[in-house]
Amino acid sequence: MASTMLSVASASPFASLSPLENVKGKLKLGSASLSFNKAKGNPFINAKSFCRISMVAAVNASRFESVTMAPPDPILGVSEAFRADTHESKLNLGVGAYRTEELQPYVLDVVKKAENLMVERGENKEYLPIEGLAAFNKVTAELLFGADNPVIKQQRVATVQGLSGTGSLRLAAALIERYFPGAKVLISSPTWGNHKNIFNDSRVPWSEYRYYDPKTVGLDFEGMIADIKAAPEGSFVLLHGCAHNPTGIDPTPEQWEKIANVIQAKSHIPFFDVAYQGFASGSLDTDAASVRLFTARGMELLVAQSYSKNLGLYAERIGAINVVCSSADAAARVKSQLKRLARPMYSNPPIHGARIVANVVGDPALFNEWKAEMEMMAGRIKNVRQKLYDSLSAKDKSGKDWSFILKQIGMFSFTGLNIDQSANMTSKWHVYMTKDGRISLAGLSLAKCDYLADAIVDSFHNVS
Ligand code: PLA
Repeated sequence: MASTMLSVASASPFASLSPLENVKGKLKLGSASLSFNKAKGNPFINAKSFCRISMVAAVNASRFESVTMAPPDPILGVSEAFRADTHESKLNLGVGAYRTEELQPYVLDVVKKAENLMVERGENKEYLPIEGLAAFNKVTAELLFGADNPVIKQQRVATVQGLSGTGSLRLAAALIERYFPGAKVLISSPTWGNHKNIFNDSRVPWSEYRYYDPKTVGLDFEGMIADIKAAPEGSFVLLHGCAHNPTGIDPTPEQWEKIANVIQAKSHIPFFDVAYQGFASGSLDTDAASVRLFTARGMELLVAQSYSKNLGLYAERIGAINVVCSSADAAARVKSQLKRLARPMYSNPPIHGARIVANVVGDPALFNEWKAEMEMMAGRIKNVRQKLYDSLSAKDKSGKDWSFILKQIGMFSFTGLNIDQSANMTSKWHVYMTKDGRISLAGLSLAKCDYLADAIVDSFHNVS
């Protein structure tokens, strides 16, 4: 028995013993089904290894004793806490997910139509190629850069379908880690919290550049430029293409030009995160202007895209990573390496969301309907933003100027509430939000603006 254990364990400590298989093995103890036992390829799943599992279970409480409890995610953990609250006035302004005026999730009409098309056509569920659905990759790059962009005509863009924005960023981070060892990624302070996780897990060093100025509740443009200038040449500069998360503050077109100047002068590589194209202004083209400006200068750059927000495809995990290269040849090589990185991570991406995007963008009628629905969603958020400002101005007698809320764009408002004030919003008012003072206006209705304003005024003035 002991010698069997040794030989199994020494063959490969991990290849044959993933945690999942271990759990499966335990679950099947005593009731091993035929198909389970038939799994010849796995040396661990046989009668002998069952003996081993039962011994381990008997001798040792858990092999995972040293695994500590991870903290809840700062954004997605807020939704978990919200679900556990039974108060009738509770409000989830944590995660950036669009809700109707009735605060219900919204599936776009164009998405339903695109799904019906898929059923009518009887499309299959075969594996996609590693790089994803060709029709999706084509339209996603065209949406981003514009179909007439020379980089597309010259085949200088390596586009690979990713697991939404997050998965696309992660793939790009893996590319950086492999081909630019030691290169640093500059990220804005503050930024979307998961950016740091992504680069940490990819073992890519990062540092922050100044972005938000609490005094002006605006962009610290001088600080941003100075920090990008001071970074080692050839760094990657992560930029939010539009609707900066969490601040809702974007550079002006003139400022984007100056940012491009510095990045070019320092031979840095721009790395755009575009998670809100069309959702910020209501126009796909306006929201892609920053990326197109850099591209028009002939720079090589990376862009991660997401369809979670603009098509409401949150759970479909559909997005892409685009790498603009200086030649078609370089793009082909980069694409081959992105595929090589993707294969052992998740093999190939899911098809459902890719088909939805391809169907919507590929059909002129559906495409126009999508633009109208996107304008409707962006418009509802703008209305709520205005109403919240009106409510705050009416209720706050201190003379505080809340007009900064109107200057922010996108689905969030960065309220300026500190961590204790934000905690009060939740504990006293059942308003769920992230600790950095960010609220998702996409989760707010006109009807709830007065209630929210009461909560904000109380938290701001009565909690220090
Ligand atoms: N990049 C930015 C700037 C984001 O805000 C988000 C989502 C993503 C990428 C990734 O989204 P995706 O993987 O679904 O495409 N940020 C959300 C959700 C909306 C989240 O944290 O996951 C947020 O509440 O900040």
